[in-house]
Amino acid sequence: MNSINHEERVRHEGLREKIMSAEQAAEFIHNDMNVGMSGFTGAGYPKAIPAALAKRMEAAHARGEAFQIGLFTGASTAAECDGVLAKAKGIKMRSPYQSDPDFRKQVNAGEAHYFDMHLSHVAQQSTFGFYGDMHVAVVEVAGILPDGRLIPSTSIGTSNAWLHNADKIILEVNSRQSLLLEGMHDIYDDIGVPPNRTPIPLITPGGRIGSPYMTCDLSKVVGIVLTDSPDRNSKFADPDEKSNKIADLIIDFFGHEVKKGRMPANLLPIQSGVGNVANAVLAGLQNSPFENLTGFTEVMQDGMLDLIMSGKMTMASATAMSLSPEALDRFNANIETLRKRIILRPQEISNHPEVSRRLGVLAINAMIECDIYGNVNSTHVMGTNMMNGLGGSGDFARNAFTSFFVTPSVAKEGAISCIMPMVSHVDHTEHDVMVIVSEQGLADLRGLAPRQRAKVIIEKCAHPDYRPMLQDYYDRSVKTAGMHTPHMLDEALSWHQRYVETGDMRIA
Ligand code: 0RQ
Repeated sequence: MNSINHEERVRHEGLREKIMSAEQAAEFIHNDMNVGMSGFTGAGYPKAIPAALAKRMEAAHARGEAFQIGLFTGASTAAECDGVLAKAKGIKMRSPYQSDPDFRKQVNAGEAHYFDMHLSHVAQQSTFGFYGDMHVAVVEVAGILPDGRLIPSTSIGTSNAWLHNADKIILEVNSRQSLLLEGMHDIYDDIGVPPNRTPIPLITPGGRIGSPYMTCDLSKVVGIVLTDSPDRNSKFADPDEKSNKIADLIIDFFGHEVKKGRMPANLLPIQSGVGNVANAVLAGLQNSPFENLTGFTEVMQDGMLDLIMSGKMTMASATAMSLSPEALDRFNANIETLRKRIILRPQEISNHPEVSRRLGVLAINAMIECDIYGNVNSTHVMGTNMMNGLGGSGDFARNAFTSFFVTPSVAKEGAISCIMPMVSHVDHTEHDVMVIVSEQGLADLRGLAPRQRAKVIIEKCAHPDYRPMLQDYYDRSVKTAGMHTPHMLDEALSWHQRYVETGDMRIA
């Protein structure tokens, strides 16, 4: 047991008796178990138990014994969680979104299984029993109240579901997380199971429908581990020229929609995916004419925090904070005020189709490639190599007021066109994709038939180096095959073959 002041953090006397080392806690986890860990985009994941577990796994492997787990989280975690377990070759099956380089290699080498799914589905499908038993939950919290209610940390993700569904619970109480987070969360656990579901009573991004605390059956808590470690807090690159161009195009489009009377002057709640383009759009809104914005998203990045702090955005709802170290300092210094303007919810609510559809979110997500008809690949390089996963992009895109997919027009310094004749893998079909934006331009696909879409996507979004080739492909497809969605399948697929031959393809 370490010397962290546990009186302040673990205020429940009975639970204080369960304080133990990470090594002792890791003893509760055995080969072939399903383990539900907290964590969403590098925030609120367990910091100590995964390393202790990885050591046990390595020792077992050295003895020739099997020791692997099925690992479920909210979304990606960090080197201290996914990273150490992947390095120990301890993950047999993983779901959902992940971004760990070692695990990605194992998945693409066929050494580990990865089951990618919409983030809004994770908790409910576990509750329905689709993945078998959840044996152990390992959840980071900021503190424990005298009555055993839990103060969540910087993400909720699926933590509340693991606490309810797991047979045994281990809590990591992290003193590095501010205790002033208390009150920022809104845990709604009453979603129920069909056929006994009722509407989710959330009608504004800032609405509160649950409790600030997570709860669990305290008799299931087998261990408490005290930690004092920061979240991943990765730095963002400054927006580059292409990201700024994409951001400008989207912001102009917003202005056009307001002028047309299709959106109110303060827009509709903004959802933005992870990454630099998303951050650039939010940074662009800082200097835009729009006021009193709201956010209904899954990850609160630096750009959205800045909008809140400047007063441009009045309220934002998410499931995780994913900030750079500098933004985290600003967050912690202003947490008393921010607590009234940021709400962290379970991902089952932040990403829920019913709520997105009701609020009418403006969903902006990055992609790997799209095709000339508007089908989008967010996950697979060359149709075979998993990058990260689809995360919440599908939850929001299908249920958005307007769905945007953004990408630079080319990848790998121009060696690859991100606009293709046919995508090599489909995550979002043409039916869920309303607007495509590259630094070349914006293609508004609403109400367009496939042949009309091809014209606008090639003209507006493709890089000039690839435009003639795409146009040629389309023209010959119309002539040769015709039909509603003209394609020459052999040629469409051979576009991908070209890049394999260049040897320039990252198989990450
Ligand atoms: O490779 O790192 O080797 O340079 O893919 O691409 O352009 O840096 O963009 O970091 O925003 O990631 C779609 C992967 C984009 C991400 C994706 C290569 C490119 C680079 C990264 P390098 P960029 P980003 C919110 C919602 C899916 C889930 C989602 C993602 C690397 O946004 O995972 O949206 N999204 N969830 O060179 C080959 C192409 C390529 C390509 C890009 N056409 N072919 N390589 N790259 N296009 C998150 C959650 O829900 C949690």
